[in-house]
Amino acid sequence: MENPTDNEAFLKEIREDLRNNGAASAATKIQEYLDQQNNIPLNIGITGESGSGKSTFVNAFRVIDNRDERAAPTGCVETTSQFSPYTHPKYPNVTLWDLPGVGTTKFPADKYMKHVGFEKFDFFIIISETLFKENDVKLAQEIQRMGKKFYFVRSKIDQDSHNAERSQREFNAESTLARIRENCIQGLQKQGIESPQVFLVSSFKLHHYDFHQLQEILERELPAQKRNALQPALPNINRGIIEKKKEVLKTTIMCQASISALIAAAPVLGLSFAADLASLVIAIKMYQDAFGLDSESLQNLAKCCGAAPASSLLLH
Ligand SMILES: Nc1nc2c(ncn2[C@@H]2O[C@H](COP(=O)(O)OP(=O)(O)O)[C@@H](O)[C@H]2O)c(=O)[nH]1
Ligand SMILES: [Mg+2]
Repeated sequence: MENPTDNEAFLKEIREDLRNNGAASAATKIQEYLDQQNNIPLNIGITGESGSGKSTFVNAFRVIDNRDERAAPTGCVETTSQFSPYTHPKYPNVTLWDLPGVGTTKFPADKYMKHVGFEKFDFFIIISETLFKENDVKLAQEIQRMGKKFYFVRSKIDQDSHNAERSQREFNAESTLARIRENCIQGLQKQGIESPQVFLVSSFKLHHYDFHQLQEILERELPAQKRNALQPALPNINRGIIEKKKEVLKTTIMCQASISALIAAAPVLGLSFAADLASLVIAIKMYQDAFGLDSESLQNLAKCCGAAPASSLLLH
């Protein structure tokens, strides 16, 4: 249910079902819609040279600390051409793939794409801790040729910011970041990428720098169903994301309420109460997951961001 037209079409379908087949059938249809929404696969390919920060990014995106047992191993040199899927701890339909760099596999970019099975990926993130190199560019061009999207992430930006602050007499954070961004963009343009999108990210401080802009672009450029899959899984790093999640959940609440009303209309004693109780439990778990309100998620967010923005936002 993406735009008013989708919404209207869905409501029309439910109304017809209600008229022709009764309340129980309409309730089943709405439940099927909700289940389907929760099962749309989203596969994100994270690639870049060894040591660029891929595994740390995979962990940060899932709000999992590098020391967590579910974390992708970090800080070790890649010696194999293995690529590993890491599912989101709360949304198993969302998978981040920690891919080896093109240079590590020794495959040319086109063979590399076949090797990783590019068809399954919804988009790629190409990470570099310095300027983007020839391999990054060749891969981006190949991704484009295959009709897929890619985004450049310039990683470890907290280090650059910290170093600049210590070495520049008149340090200005904004202009330092703008200069790094511009250097990356110009470097990519010189190598033949027309309008590169470069985001400065620190996986240790996702709530700073450009991660939020990256999220916004992804939401804008993904097809509707894939956006629905990504949205709840986004880390709760600022008020904007939390507000958007709230909007999406409103639709779900409407669906759940309709199911409840339709079941109440079915003439089975006690069914309505039991169904309401079950859906209430499921709904509360869903809100906890989406807003990261269970204590483990809050702790992880605090570790990953060095603070607890979600809980502090909720207190205001
Ligand atoms: N300061 C800082 N260090 C990072 C960041 N991302 C990764 N690192 C460090 O860079 C090293 C390599 O990271 P890793 O994720 O293993 O890179 P990979 O080989 O591309 O998977 C590790 O020691 C990480 O702790 C970041 O955003 N900021
Ligand atoms: Mg790694």
